[in-house]
Amino acid sequence: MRIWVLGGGAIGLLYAAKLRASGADVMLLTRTREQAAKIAASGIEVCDEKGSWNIPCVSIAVDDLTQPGELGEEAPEWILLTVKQYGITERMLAWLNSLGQASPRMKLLAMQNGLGHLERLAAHLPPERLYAAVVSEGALRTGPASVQHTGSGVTKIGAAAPDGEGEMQRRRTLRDLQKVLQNAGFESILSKQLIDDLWHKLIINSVINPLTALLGIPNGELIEHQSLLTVMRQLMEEARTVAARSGAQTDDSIWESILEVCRRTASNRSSMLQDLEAGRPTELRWINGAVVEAARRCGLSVPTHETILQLVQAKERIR
Ligand code: KPL
Repeated sequence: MRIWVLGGGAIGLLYAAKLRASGADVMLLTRTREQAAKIAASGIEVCDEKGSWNIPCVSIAVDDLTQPGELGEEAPEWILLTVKQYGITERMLAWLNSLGQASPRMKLLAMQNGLGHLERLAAHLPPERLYAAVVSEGALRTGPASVQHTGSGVTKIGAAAPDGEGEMQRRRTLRDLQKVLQNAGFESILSKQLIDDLWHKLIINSVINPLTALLGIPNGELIEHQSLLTVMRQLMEEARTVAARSGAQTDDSIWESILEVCRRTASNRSSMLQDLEAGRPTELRWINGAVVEAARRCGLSVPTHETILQLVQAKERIR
C-alpha cells in the first residue's frame, strides 16, 4: 500500500517515521524544499521514553511532485493529510482534486483537530475517498527532521460520510488501513460515529487549548485552580449543548475525560500554546471559532466561548 503523508509537522513526522520503520511504502510531502532535503539526507529522528531512533524516509516538497496526471502507478493509495487546518489551502484542495481524478484508487485520511476541514475537502473529493481520523498521540516537533513522541494515544478512523451506498466497501478499505497503522505501532480503532468523535475531541481542545494559550501554562496546571475549573466547566457545557443541537452525541463522561487529559499530559504545552509561542497562526478559528459558528447556526448563545475567542485573538495580535 503506497502512502503519502502530507505535512511535515509533529504528527506528519511521527506517522511517516513509524510507518516507514514498519516497512510501509511511505513518502513524506513537505511544504519547503529545505525540510524535504534534510529528511532525505538524514532521515527522521524519533525520540520517546525508550530512546531515540533515526529512520530513513523518502521526502519531497509538494512543489516538486510530478503532475497528478503523469503519476500513473506511482500514485498513492492513501494520503494522510496531517497539515493544520490553516494549511489546507485552495491550491492544495485543487491539487487533491486533480490527484483524485487522475488516480481512481486514491483515498484521503484527514487528521486535523477542530471542525470545518471535512466540508471543504468534501467539495473536492467524493465520499468513497474521504475519511477522517481523530488522533490522540502526543507529538512535539523538535526540528525539521525530528519529533518527540510525548505520549501514546489512539487513532480513531472512519468514513467522513459513514452511511449510504458503498458502506461495506468503505469499512473494508478502513480495515486495510487500520492493519497498516497497527503494524506501525499506532493503536487504531474503526469508528462508525467519527463526527461524534470529532466533536468529543473538539470539546476537549476548546476547553484546554485557549486557556493554556492565554495563561502560558502546561495542561496539568489548569486543574490546580478552582477558578479555572469553573471556566473550564462553562466552556465544556456550552460546547456540549451546541454539539447536541448540531446532531452530535457526546458522552456524559466528557468532563472526566478533560480532567484525565490534563493529568495525563500534565507537563505538555497545548498545540495552541506552542503555536502562539512560535509565532505561528493558531487553530483557534477551527476550535472555539467552530463552536461559536455552530452555535450561531443553531440560534444558541455561547458567551464563554465568544469571550475566550476574542481574548486569544487579541493575544495573537499583541504577541
Ligand atoms: O490535543 C491537544 C492539543 O494540545 O492540541 C491536547 C489534548 C490539549 C493535549 O495537549
